[in-house]
Amino acid sequence: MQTQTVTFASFADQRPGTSGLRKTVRHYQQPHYTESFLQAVFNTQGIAGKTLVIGGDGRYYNREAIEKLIKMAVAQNAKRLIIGENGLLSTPATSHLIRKYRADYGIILSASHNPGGIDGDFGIKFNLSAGQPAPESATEAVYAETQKLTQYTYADIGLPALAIGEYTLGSTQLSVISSTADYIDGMKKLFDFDAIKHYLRDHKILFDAMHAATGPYALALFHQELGLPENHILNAKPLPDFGGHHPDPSPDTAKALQQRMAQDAGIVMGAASDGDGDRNMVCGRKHLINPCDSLAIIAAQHAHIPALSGMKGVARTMPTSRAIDAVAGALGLVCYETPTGWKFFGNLLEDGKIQLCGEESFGTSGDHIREKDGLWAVMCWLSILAATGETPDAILEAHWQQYGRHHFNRFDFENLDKAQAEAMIAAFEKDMAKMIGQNWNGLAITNAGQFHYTDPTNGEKSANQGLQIQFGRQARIITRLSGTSSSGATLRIYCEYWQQDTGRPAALAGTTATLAAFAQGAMNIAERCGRHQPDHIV
Ligand code: VG1
Ligand code: CO
Repeated sequence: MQTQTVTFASFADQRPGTSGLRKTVRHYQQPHYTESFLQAVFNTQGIAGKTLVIGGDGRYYNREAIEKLIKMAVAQNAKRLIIGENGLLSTPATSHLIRKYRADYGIILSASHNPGGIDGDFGIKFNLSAGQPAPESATEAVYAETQKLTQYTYADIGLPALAIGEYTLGSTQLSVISSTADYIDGMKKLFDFDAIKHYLRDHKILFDAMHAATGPYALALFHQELGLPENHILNAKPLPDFGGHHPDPSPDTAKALQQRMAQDAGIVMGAASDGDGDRNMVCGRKHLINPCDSLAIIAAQHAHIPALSGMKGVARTMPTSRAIDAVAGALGLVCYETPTGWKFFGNLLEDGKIQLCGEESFGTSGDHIREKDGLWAVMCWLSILAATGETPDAILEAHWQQYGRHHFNRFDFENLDKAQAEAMIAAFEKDMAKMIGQNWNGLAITNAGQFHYTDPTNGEKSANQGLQIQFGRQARIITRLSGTSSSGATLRIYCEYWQQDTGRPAALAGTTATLAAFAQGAMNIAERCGRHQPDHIV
């Protein structure tokens, strides 16, 4: 086997963000850019003699990147590469396979919910041997490596089409496996398939795969295993540009789902997932189930969900509403608060401290894997519906009655000038201490400042994870810059307002919008960044 060694000038911008290294496709297409990041992962995680799980969400550049990866891993004597058919694996399935096959680590080629196609984004993330997203210590080590890296090696060989089968390349075994089979087997151990199948005989749901990675999984699970008619799975074919749509489930993006639900009164629940299948959106006929409420409801109803039997602890990310805290308090569960991003749940899950966790950005999962899992969340909801015979709307409204309602919205300001946005955050942080004790609309500010996190399992510290203003139990405002945008800066303002008595109108008109207006003023977004309105409200 011929190997080639390539020398290049190191790249200064390969620091992974919230979830991997996300850049535009064209940025990734620069000579040596993809190879540099992969080589840095190999150098820090090891490659000779290692077993890797590899897959991607099927977006544009997925195939080219996988081929580069295989050629490099073969030249550097990887032991075994386990790859999904045609290079396709959802993020939750990758996490599952790493655990199942006891791989050393996994590499996921995905920019998740970011748009795809040649004008869209690409991304690479890597997960460690328990299937968890690489923690900051590992991603920082990769970043440091890219700063000095000037060389990589690849095998100058032809590659087989990525059809299911075993292949030998140099000293590396290439195992191309079904993208879905192992994952579906895993689901069977977590849920009562007979009960759900029975329920789906008389009740129909609709699932929108958004032309992304989840399509084949949804067909295998809901249609083949659980008997949902095939035409109840929309946009099931993965496409490199996601059909020109934004693969980020939200009421704005899942239009096809909403139209079909409006036309067909027999559909009790709609659901959708994102580019790489780790996010989930669930809606009833009347309400979108806010992801924070969805997490709280899954916790409250966990007795109906076999996957969550014996649940002891839960966790949410800091910006996620405290709806789940209320449930945890009532049920005697421990509730942890982590920074944004799934990687912070990994150690809590691994340590057995939590069995359920989630984030406001449509992410929910349990301890079966170490990633969020869109289909798993839908299966939790189906378990609840099958056991109670209720509709999602009725379950949501009853939940609000019992625990009060945590109104929650996220206000995003996109494509800000990065330097201006950073200066604004820094200035706001300085002003914040003065806010404690002040009153605003009759609410006292009880706390204001940076959120720093210490991992309770190993003491690892992560500083500066977002600014928060707390109004006791009543309300919260959180703001931080996104770590997933491929260019410029995205400012997120998260607002939560707790309304204890849902029988009466909320005390503050517009609740979350009022809080957002306050934050906008306090941060001076108009003057500092020239913006008067958020681009998106989720
Ligand atoms: C966003 C979300 C965060 C999520 C991350 C990755 O990060 O806020 O909750 O974990 O995306 O999700 P940020 O830094 O842009 O706020 V996924 O499904 O795109 O991997
Ligand atoms: Co995702």
